Amino acid sequence: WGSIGHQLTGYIADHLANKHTIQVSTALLNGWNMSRTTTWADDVKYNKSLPYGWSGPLHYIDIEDNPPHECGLNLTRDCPDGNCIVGAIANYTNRLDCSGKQYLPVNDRSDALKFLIHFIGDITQPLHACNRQIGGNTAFAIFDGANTTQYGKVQLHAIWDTYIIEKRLKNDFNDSFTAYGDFLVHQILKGAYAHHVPLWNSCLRKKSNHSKHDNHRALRCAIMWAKDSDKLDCSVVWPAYDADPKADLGLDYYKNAIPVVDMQLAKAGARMAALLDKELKKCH
Ligand code: DCM
Ligand code: DCM
Ligand code: DCM
Ligand code: ZN
Ligand code: ZN
Repeated sequence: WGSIGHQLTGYIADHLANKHTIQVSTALLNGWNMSRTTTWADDVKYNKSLPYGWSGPLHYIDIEDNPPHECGLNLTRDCPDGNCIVGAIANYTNRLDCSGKQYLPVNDRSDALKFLIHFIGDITQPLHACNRQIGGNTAFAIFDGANTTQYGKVQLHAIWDTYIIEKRLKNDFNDSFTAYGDFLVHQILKGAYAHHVPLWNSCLRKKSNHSKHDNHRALRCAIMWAKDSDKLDCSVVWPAYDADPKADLGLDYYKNAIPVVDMQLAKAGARMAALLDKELKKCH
């Protein structure tokens, strides 16, 4: 997601996480809330000479299926060395741990939390779980007549990261970030998503076979979350694009994408809160 999408997922988590979680995370984040911190991982990935310049590939998983015809994740094929968003969620959850023997220095745990809250967001962006055309980065389209690249078109990836969300914010929430955020929180607590939430978070509740190691639970959940996003590449993201790549995606395509984008942002926020409520429980 772009910066607004990430900040929305953090805003949701800031409103759903329990008090203890907020206390511990705020301390780890030097007084910042999650919403404000979610974009850090994008800021540190660009400069290859900075300490985290290597972290770009952790923002996605290149699932080598064949959307829109065939979708499905194979971890051995798609993330062989763990150097992808699924491996990153497992790894940074593990590094956050303060229940077992391992208790990393506070700076490492702070960075782990900053990475984790970003990746729990990115994994719900369908094109961050997609190998086709480099996650839609080489698929170009018109969006509201946008004419912002040398090709006169914008990347389908950017449409999903940013354009849909910015249009939704402007059209339906009068450009109020908090109105959009509050709307999603409300949908989760009392609205249309209320009875989906237990399903979205189900793998966090279930005891894993290796319950001593939260890492395994986080890994299992991240795999499910990547599969969940990948399915949308076959059902929504690509079929309507392939049907008419020359269409203006700011019209019907946008309208069909809204409920999907809303729900994916809500999933990220709800999972972020639920995972951290568990992981930070024993921290102080
Ligand atoms: N972004 C950021 N900081 C930067 C550059 C970009 O937060 N220095 C955000 C805005 C983009 C988003 O990252 O929309 C793209 O992220 P990704 O490339 O992971 O989708
Ligand atoms: N991206 C992706 N899958 C890839 C490559 C990149 O999802 N195989 C994402 C990461 C960024 C965006 O696409 O959000 C743009 O990537 P970059 O900044 O590396 O061009
Ligand atoms: N809103 C929306 N879709 C809904 C409900 C509300 O887009 N199903 C938008 C329209 C309002 C904003 O949310 O500008 C605030 O809604 P509420 O009246 O629920 O506070
Ligand atoms: Zn992206
Ligand atoms: Zn990212």
